[in-house]
Amino acid sequence: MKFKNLFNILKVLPLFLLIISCGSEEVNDGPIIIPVAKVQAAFNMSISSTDPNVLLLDNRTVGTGDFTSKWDFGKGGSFVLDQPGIEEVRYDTDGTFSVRLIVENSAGLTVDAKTVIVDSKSGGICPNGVCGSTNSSILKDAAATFFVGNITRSSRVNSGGKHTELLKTYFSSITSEYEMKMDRMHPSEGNFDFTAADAIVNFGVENGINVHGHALIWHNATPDWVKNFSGSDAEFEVMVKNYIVTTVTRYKGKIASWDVVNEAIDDGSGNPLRNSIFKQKMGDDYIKKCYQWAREADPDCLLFYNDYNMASTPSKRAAMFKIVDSLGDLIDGVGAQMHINYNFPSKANIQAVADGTVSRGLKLHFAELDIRANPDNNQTSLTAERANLQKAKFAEVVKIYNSIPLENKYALTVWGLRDNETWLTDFWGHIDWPLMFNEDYSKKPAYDGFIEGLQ
Ligand code: 9MR
Repeated sequence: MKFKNLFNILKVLPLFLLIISCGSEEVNDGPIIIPVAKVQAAFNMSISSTDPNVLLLDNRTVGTGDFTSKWDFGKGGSFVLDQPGIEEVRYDTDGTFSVRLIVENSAGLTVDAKTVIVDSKSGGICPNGVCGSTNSSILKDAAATFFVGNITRSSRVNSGGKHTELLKTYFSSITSEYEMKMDRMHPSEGNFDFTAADAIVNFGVENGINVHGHALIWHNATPDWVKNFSGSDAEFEVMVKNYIVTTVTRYKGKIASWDVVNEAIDDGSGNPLRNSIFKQKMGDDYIKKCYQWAREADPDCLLFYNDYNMASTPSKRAAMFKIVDSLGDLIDGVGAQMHINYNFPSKANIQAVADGTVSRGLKLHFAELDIRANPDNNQTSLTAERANLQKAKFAEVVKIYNSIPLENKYALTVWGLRDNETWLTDFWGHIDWPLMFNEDYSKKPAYDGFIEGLQ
């Protein structure tokens, strides 16, 4: 039986070998044809930084070989052949336009299309189709019973320009973004540098804008020479007293309020005092001493304690109120930084900050307001949906603030003007749009939210 099988195999083997060898033989019967692939139409669009009614169109078609690209700007009329470089197109009338790039080669045609919304009340072309505020109310006028603040820099107030114009138009209070902190004002032992701080304070005074001082003592803006202080603890204390008294005295009558101590509470469990150099050298009492010196230097200045996560973390809020209570008459108000998200913290927790402050008869500063629209980093642009949720959170925060009694009101300060300037991009390492103005200075729905909260 076995023998017969072997015989059968040997019988078909030559045929099998013939098939194999034919299959591996090269067939060369003419030129090699490589089929032409379609190219994929693609373009980027942005709004001109000099003219909010001009769209910049950048052809980013993917593919190789010969192809032609034509634009349909969505305004009627014939197609326009794409030219090298960026295409600049003006949209003067309000409406919704479909911009298309049509790309064709011998293999066929592909199209990329994007929608453009133009709304003159929002200042021109609406970025990513999200139109801004249609409200003509001016923030500082609409918020008649408290200051509406924003941050600034000496370079900005010195050079004027659109940024500063906007600040003057919409805001009634300013805070220095970083130039009124110890590392800037007291950069080395025995030396003070008030050049930048003076420019900001004088700008406020000259323009009738309230100036909030921020921040005398902050672990994060402590110069190295202070962190590595070479003298005794007693000498350290004299140095801190001299710094506070010199600074507060300098701006007496010009600055309405100071954050004397900023972010003294640790985030660790139990929210103890942060182990800053001030605590190490002067003990837990350092806070009280700083307020005492500030009070003596300018008895008319409102003194605030400023910290973050006051709404989101009830235990930290409790720790903050404990500090505040221990200061008695040395403190006038609570600065609750409002670095929050479009969906967090809850309204009840924000309200709790207001209630705790009001029940103590203190002034409330909703400080450092920015509302992240992209906390989970899952958005590549600010969608209309997210912009509206952010708007609603702005309205919620403002409403809570506006509803406190008049005597507890002071200011609501927004931490930045335009989305592209926010500190949050560097801090979190991804894009967000947490403020009320777009890069082109147009107002976002968030602006409407602020106004809405006042009603
Ligand atoms: O936004 C501020 C940034 O531009 C500065 O470089 C930084 C250091 O001075 O301070 C940032 O502002 C902080 C504020 O003073 C206190 N709360 C946290 C803010 C963001 O870090």
